[in-house]
Amino acid sequence: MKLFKKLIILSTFLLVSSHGFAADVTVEMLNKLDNESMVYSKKIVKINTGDTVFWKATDKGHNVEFIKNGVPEGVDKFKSKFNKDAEYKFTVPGIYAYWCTPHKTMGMIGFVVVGDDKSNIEAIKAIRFSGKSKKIAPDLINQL
Ligand SMILES: [Cu+2]
Repeated sequence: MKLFKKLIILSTFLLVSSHGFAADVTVEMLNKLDNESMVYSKKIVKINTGDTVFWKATDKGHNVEFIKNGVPEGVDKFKSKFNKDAEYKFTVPGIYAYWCTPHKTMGMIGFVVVGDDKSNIEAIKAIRFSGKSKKIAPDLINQL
């Protein structure tokens, strides 16, 4: 019985402590998904403040770059390296818009809504997307 109690305490501790390091959501960076090419596996992610998103470099040649004026005020710019997994902990609530630097006109864009805060939606709507991204952005923004 004593051992059982210890195990319970130990496993609870492991669950709690591992949470801080694990990604809460994983998004894959892909060359192809169904009939789309150059795409994030999830275009919209909704998370709690303090959660972490992990972008997996499943296919090569992609990255994650926060779009200028497409993040809440006070958030530093973020641009991950090509071909590498990326990770970001979202500590400031609001909407974050990002794209893949080489494929930003090919529809490789994504959004993260943190803490259900959409107070910067007008700034998000004002982002100038081009090419295929311009076509798909309004529908995605409507779903935020
Ligand atoms: Cu890309």
